[in-house]
Amino acid sequence: MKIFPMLSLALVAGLALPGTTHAADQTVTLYEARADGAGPSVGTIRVEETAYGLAFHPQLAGLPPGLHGFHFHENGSCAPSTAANGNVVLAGAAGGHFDPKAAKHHGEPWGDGHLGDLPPLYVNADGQATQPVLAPRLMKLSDIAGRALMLHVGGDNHADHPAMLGGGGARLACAVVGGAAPLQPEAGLDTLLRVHAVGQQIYECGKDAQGAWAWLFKGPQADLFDAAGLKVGTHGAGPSWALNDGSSLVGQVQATAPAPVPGAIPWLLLGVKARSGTGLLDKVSAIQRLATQGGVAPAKEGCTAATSGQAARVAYAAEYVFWAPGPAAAR
Ligand SMILES: [Cu+2]
Repeated sequence: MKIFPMLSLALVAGLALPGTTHAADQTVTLYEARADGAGPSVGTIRVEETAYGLAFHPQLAGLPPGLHGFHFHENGSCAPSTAANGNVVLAGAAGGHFDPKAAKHHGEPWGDGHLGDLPPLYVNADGQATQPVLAPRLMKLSDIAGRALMLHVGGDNHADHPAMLGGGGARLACAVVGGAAPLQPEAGLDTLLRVHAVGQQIYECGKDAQGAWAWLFKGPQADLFDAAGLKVGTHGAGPSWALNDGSSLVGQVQATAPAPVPGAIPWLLLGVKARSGTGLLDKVSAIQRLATQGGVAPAKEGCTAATSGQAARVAYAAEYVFWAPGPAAAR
């Protein structure tokens, strides 16, 4: 499908910077989906927590007029992918519709289909979208952290008939929620595994490089759980990840971005420094730490000569996403 030609020409001046304000809302930037990656920005959408669900306030321009399918897709990447038949899928690395409850069908935003199914976005005759929509089943920004927000070329009838996924067809524009550009893995990688981590970040009171008392980071200690809540492995110092299948990795931080919620350790993109064993982690070449909660070092006043050598274990949770080369599911 062809992208509407106006799209590449129009930019919304002053709206292209991603930003976060307080905990109750977050602004994401949408970029045109192109075969060679993200194109120009088409504007921003402010996502606000309300008592009735997440509200989406678009400020978009340069789009084809009419209704456009609007969904969360499962992976936090807007990169293109290559389908099994060799065709490039625009924003294909975002994967299929966000479906954490395994509904396995497309439905109404208030219904029992994919949790990522949103009301369509309305674009006026001038190519602008400013009319808000509400997602009554998504309550918290943390529900969507690290996912991709997708606008499709066509509309959405909120059913899999007569066409799959509401009939919106190709992907027109895409944003990663809370994802800063530096945290995007390189093109050609696809999500292999996403696990939820619950544990502690461990600090020890000591002297920093400048000789001042400080809580020095020692390492994490966490258990890793799959989508069904089953423990699939552990996370430890290094940082390292070990799965029950015998495969393990040691990572190296490549980029960091502040968490979009207060009091949470930063989001990370990591490369792989070392690997061992045989299993699912064999081909992993990038890891993201996303959707962090807690884990920040205690106040520095608590570390003095009197507490030297004491450990502080601070509870945290995060999602780790493991990326490996391979074609994305072209859903
Ligand atoms: Cu979609």
